[in-house]
Amino acid sequence: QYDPQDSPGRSVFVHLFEWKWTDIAAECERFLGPKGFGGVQVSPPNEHRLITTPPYPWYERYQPVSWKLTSRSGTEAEFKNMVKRCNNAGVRIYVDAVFNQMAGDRGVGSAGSPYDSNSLSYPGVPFTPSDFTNRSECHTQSGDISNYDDPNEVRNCRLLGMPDVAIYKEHTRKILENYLNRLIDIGVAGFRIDAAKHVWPEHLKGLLTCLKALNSKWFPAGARPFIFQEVIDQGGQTVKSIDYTGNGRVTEFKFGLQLSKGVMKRDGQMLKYYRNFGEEWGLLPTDRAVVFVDNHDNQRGHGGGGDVLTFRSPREYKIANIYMLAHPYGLPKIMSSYLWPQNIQNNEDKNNWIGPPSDKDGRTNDVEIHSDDSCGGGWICEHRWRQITNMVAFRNIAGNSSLVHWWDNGGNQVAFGRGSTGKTTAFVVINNDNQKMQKQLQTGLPSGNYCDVISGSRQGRLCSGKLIRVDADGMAMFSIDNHDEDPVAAIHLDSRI
Ligand code: LM2
Ligand code: CA
Repeated sequence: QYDPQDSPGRSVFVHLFEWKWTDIAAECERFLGPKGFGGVQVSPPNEHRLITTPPYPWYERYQPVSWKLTSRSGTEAEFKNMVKRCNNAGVRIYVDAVFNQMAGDRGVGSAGSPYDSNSLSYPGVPFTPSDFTNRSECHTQSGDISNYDDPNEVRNCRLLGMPDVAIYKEHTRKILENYLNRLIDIGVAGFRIDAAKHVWPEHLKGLLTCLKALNSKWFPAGARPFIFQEVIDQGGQTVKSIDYTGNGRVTEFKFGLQLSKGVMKRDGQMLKYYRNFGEEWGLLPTDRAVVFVDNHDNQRGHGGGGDVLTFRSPREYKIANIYMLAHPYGLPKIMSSYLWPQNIQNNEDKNNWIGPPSDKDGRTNDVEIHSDDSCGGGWICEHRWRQITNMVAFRNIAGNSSLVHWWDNGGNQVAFGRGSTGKTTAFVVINNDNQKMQKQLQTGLPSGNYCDVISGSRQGRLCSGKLIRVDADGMAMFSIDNHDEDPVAAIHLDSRI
C-alpha cells in the first residue's frame, strides 16, 4: 500500500484536477506516457451533489450522493476507457475516494439519484440512517466538528454539517469495499483517501485490508493498491499525520509550506538549509510521504490554506517544483490547475469556489492543447511547463538514489547530484540569490556535452537550451544569471548529446 505501482522507471504523478475522463485518456497517450509520468490522481468519479448556488463549485464533488460512476468528469464507460488507455500507456490511475461524509441538503445527484441529508436517505447507494454515526457518538451540541483538538470529535462528528458515514459498521463497510474493489477490477492502481483525518485510523485499516489485489491484466499477481491518505497536519493539532502511516502513505502538507518559504526567502529561510529537507525537519519518513508544492485545496485557501506557491507566481513555483523533483525526499505529486478570477477581500478569495472551465449548465469544457505544448481555455497545465515536465525524467533517472556532491554559497545558490560520489546520474544547480553565479562544480557525471533541460530540451543530437560541458574529472562550469528566465540548470544521463 506504500508502493505507487508505477510501471518500470516511473516515479512521479500528477493531479489533473477536474479534467474529464476523455481528456485524461488522451493526455496519457499523447503526453504523460511519452514524458515518463507514473500516474494521475483523478477527481472523484462517483455521483456527487449538484450545487447551483454558487453555480457548480469544484467542491460539489466532495459531497457524495452514491457510488454510481457518473460525475462531472464523465460516464462509467468513459472512465473505464480512460483507465484502460492510461494503463496501456504505462500511466496509473489513482482515484480520489470520498466517503467520510455524504452530501448535505437534498436534491438529485449527477447520476440522477435523489438524496436527503435530513432523513439520511441516499437510495442510490443505498445508505439509510444506520449507515451514519449515531448522535450519541458525537458530543458537540450541534453534531458538527468544532474543536479540532478533540480526536473523538474530529472522527465522530459531522464535517461542515455533512452526514458522517460510520465506516466501522459491517454493512456500511461492505458497501464501500464493493465500491473500491469495483474500481480495482476496472484497473485503477490506488486511492487518495479524502478526509482521512476524520476517520479513525483503525477503522480505515478495517476497510483497506478488505481490498483486492490489483487487476492482473496490468499488475503483478498480488500487487496491493497504492494508498495515500489526506491528513492535513501543518503541526499544532492533536491528530497527526504519523497516526496514519500504518495504513499507507500520507500527504505531507508541511513540505509545500516549508519549501515555498525557502524559495520565497521568508522567515530567514535560505535554500542552503534544504539539503536535509525531510525527516530531519520533522516531516514524515520519506517512504511514507506524498509531497507537493500546492494542492487543489490550499492553492485557493481551502484545506488548511497557508502561504504556498502556485502557478500565479510562475518563476518561484517552477523553482519549488524543480527542487521537489530533484531532491530525494518523498513521493512527488505535480498539481495541474485551472484558472479562476480571484477576488480577494480581507485576505480571503471570495471566488475560491469557482469550478473548472465549463458552460452555463456546469458541463466541463475540453482541455485545449496548443501546438507549443501549452494548454488554453483556462487550463493551466503546470505539468506541461517544460521546466517541470523535464524534471520528471530527471527524477525517473535519479530514482531513490542518494543526494551527493552538495554545494552552496552560504545562501540561496545550491547544487547537488543524485547517485553515489563520483558516479551520479543527474545534477541540478539553482541560483535563487540576487547576484550572478559563475562556478566550477563537481557533478560526478561522466564527461560529455549535456543539454540543460530547464532552458530547453534535448531532441536527438540537438539541444534547444544551454549546452553544459562536463570534463573528464566530472567538473563543469555553471553560469546562471539571477535575471535568467529560470535561474536553474539541470542535466542528467539522458540529456547527454
Ligand atoms: C477535507 N479534508 O479533510 C478538505 O481539505 C476540505 O477542503 C474538504 O472540503 C473536506 N475535507 C471535505 O472533503 C471541501 C471544501 C468545502 C466544502 C466541502 C464539501 O473545501 O468548502 O464545503 O468540500 O463540498 C461546502 C461549503 C460549506 C458547507 C459544506 C456542506 O463550502 O460552507 O458547509 O459544503 O454543505 C455548511
Ligand atoms: Ca467521520
